Amino acid sequence: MNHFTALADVPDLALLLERAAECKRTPNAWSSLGRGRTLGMVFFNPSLRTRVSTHRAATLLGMDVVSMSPGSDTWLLETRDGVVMDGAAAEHIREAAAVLGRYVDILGIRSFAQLTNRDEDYAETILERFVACAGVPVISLESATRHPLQSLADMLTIEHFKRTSRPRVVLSWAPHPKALPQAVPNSFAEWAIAMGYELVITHPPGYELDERFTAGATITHDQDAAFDGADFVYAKNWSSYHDYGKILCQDMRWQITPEKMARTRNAYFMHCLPIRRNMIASDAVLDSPSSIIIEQAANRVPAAQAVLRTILEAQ
Ligand code: SN0
Repeated sequence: MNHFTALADVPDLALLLERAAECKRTPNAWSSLGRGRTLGMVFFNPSLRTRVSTHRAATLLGMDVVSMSPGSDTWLLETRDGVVMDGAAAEHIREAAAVLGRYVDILGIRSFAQLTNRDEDYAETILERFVACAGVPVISLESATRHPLQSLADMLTIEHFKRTSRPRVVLSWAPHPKALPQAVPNSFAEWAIAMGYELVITHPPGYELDERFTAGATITHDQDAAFDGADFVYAKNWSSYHDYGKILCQDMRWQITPEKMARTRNAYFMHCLPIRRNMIASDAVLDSPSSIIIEQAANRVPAAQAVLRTILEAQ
């Protein structure tokens, strides 16, 4: 494996999950693999779990880490080609990516969807520019359309907690005050389908995701029916893909409550975090024994470690 930006970059999903499970069991077993090598992380957007878990994963492998946030602790970057740079951006992404590629051995990039121009977001302009110009392996720390490190941790979590070989996994839209990207649900659907789970996606009308990610899932506007018999409930808000970036619904009846969880087969509750309490899910759900959100977040470390380990071993 060279880059890690999407499921398509993973040659063997079962092997990567096995490696993540190994990293969870014996995190110190590869402590010199990355000695003398550096991970660079560029955050165009805020981060708590991704920043700290990926940093931790790299240090477990003996790597050095350098993180930056363009516009606050490094220059604001211009991403458009052919423009007169007389505005706020002091440096073009072309130079920034090429220079960082000379300083680090693996480069992580976080660049969220802007939610204004769907074609631009779905072309992954910023991530692809780093892939093209950096000359080193690039890992996505959540791009415009995907969050593969999150999905790997999610699959590791489901594999650990599942009670049947093919669990019924429900991805439920839930209300939120802001327009959020489709990256997490896109990736979750892509990975859950590849794992062979029974994936049910439920959302209000107009929130259909890009079918390239959801082909193979059951899609319903009936949240109650979706929850019947669920083994896992994965809550997430996203903005509309078809009416791009718009909020079409803020109906609080879509919030995940104990009454809804009672329809399930004693399902575990999951969310990628950060979660807005009493918007996406009620306190009673988040604080119940069924909630595995902290375990899920903890699994970000072995997930990132497995990805970095696999890239380092291939270098
Ligand atoms: C991001 C998202 O893609 O939905 C990151 C999730 C890992 N979430 C947010 O931006 C939440 C922002 C907020 O104000 O709640």
